Amino acid sequence: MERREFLAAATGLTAATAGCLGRSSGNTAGTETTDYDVGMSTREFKPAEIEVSAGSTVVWRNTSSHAHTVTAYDDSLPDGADYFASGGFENQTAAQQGWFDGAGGALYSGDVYEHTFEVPGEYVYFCIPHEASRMVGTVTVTE
Ligand SMILES: [Cu+2]
Repeated sequence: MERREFLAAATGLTAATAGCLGRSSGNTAGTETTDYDVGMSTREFKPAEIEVSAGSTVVWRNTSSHAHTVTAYDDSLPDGADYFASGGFENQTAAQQGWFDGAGGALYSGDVYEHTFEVPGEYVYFCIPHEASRMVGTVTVTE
């Protein structure tokens, strides 16, 4: 699990590890610049699976020293759901092209990406440079 590594990366952010899973959206006012729901290690999203209620905003933070992306799989999206990817790309093909053209959508150490999930269902996403290492995550959005 590399739990120790994660805890080391989260030093000073213990409130985030304990308190943010499953939190409802709308509580990002002001003081939570170090808060996040999903961190990243060298080759993993941490946690790789997260469950939130519809309307929630999920915050990813690159808690590693490696560049990563958060890139949804087109064919994983529930009907009617908005595509999401760091860099703001409109679909998976554009996101992958953007990455190969010049690291478009890259989240560097400490960078944050967030997306609000309105449509219930299961969303699968990946990191473009580490897809071969199975750096994949799932967001399950409940009613
Ligand atoms: Cu990665």
